[in-house]
Amino acid sequence: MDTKVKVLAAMLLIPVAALAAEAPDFKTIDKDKDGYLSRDEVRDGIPQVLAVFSRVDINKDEKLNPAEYEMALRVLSGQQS
Ligand SMILES: [Ca+2]
Ligand SMILES: [Ca+2]
Repeated sequence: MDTKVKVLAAMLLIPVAALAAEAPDFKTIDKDKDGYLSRDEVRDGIPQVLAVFSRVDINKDEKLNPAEYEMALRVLSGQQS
């Protein structure tokens, strides 16, 4: 099983409702501590967010600030209902 398949499986198996509660802290995902989450950091930290990355990247800088990350979690939680 290659990494892409594993990530996809993880995305499908983890219940979205549990995501917001169990989501890693912004600072934990922000490995280089620049105050933003790059796609690579998101992929390593919380791959589910990649699915909504473009939608919540309001200012289109290809990075998520804390407000955009919070929105991503809210969007993902809302998708379940
Ligand atoms: Ca970063
Ligand atoms: Ca952004």
